Amino acid sequence: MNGAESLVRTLVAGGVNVCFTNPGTSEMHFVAALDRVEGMRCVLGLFEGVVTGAADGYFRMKGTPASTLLHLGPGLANGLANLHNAKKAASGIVNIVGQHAGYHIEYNAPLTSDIEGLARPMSSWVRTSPDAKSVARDGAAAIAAASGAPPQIATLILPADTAWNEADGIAEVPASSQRAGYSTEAVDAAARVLRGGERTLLLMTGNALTEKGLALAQQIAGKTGCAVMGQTYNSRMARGQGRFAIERVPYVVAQVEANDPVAFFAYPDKPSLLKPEGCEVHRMTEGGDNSVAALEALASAVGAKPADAKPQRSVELVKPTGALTHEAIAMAIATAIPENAIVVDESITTGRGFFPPTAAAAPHDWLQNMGGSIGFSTPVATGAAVACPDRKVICMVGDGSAMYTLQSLWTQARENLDVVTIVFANRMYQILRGEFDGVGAGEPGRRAQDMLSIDRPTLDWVSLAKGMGVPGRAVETADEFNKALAEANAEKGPRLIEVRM
Ligand SMILES: Cc1ncc(C[n+]2csc(CCOP(=O)(O)OP(=O)(O)O)c2C)c(N)n1
Repeated sequence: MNGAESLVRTLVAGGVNVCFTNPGTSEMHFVAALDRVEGMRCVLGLFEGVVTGAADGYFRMKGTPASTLLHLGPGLANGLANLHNAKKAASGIVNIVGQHAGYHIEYNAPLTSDIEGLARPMSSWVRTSPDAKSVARDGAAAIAAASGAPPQIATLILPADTAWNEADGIAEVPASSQRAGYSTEAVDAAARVLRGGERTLLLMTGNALTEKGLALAQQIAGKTGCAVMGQTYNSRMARGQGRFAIERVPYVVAQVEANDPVAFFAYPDKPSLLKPEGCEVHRMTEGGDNSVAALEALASAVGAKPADAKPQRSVELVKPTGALTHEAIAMAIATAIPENAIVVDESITTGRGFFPPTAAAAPHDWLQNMGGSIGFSTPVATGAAVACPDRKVICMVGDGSAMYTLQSLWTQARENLDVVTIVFANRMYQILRGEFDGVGAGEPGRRAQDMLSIDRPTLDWVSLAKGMGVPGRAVETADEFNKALAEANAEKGPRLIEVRM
């Protein structure tokens, strides 16, 4: 058994059985090993941003890491933006990055680069395997790092000779270094704050936003009168009928995993922190803690019971007709989300009002971009669909964002993934129009406007999708949109809907 095969076998034995790949020469022995080893689903992405984003989406839905296979420094670099988003979302990923054979590096061949240097900012664990006999052990350590609490992005660099030389066999994954728990003192402190009667907001993110965490928060709110909100962006949130519907942000006191609310950007003369002066912040749990268990302890400390949960008001859902306004789009989507769907949200300006109506939609999970690097949604939707083949994935994306990682559609077609991509074709970087004002840059002139619009030439989304094997359809009215959504829901497999605005 060579080093590459020892690694693939170690990954499979360690529960990593999906590999999102885009290989090159230095990874050929790993690719050959994939042929010999049963139990690894290999999914090709035609750009590394698709590969790394898919691994992020997979982890968010599965809770266990997938692996990626990337080609030396440039392949990794192409995937870094979505590794950044994955890191902010606390997703665990095992990256395998090829490297030249050790003795070849001194010749400075074209693809030679500082791979560890490229990997470090977006990975929490980086190692270059020194020889074939170490590869399995290093792979097992990477799995442990990626699966720990909190999960991490682990990048294992595999020089070509460590892949082709003789190895010893597979390695067992060591126990993950940390077990998810919580601080009882922090829970007691939060209970004291809640009992103290001051105006309090329970701010939540991470695993607190599971159905169970939300239900506990609803009971605590019913018992103590505190408000409950989610962080502005969350990696995954249980939403829809029967779930506690929470809005997102401004002032803070007790916190579950969440950070102080911070403005996305700095603007001249505006604050960076969104909490008001005099607002005290108490952190109850950190990323990697078991927030649901902490909320259970908090509920018990304040005496909150299921009967304390107050019934909530929700928006009445009616299929929209007429023009495709933002409200009509929101309502059409809310009425069309099928039960147990996974919604990936990169709708940018079009989706600003999506939250209230979709709270009344069928139960679903809602995934957001926590790293702010656009081009996140189509890969994440791809990985989520690989993780959950029995669930419909709805990917909502602005046309500007969709152009970054469009190749996801090809992977969705090849793997016949059940993803409906809804592209909001406003032919602009609409959000940046607002930002231009926001930073006080004045009125955009013609050249500036050209940097904020994507209308010349017009992107033809139906043709782009067709070219990658995904059937598409453009809609211009609410009725057409309702119909296209119903069609997409009626069948499995990838679809694209271009919403012309
Ligand atoms: C990697 C990266 N490059 C550039 C940006 C800056 N940026 C933020 S939003 C945006 C445009 C989004 O356009 P679109 O998806 O069409 O949504 P809209 O604003 O029109 O609603 C850009 C370029 C970014 N966030 N990330």
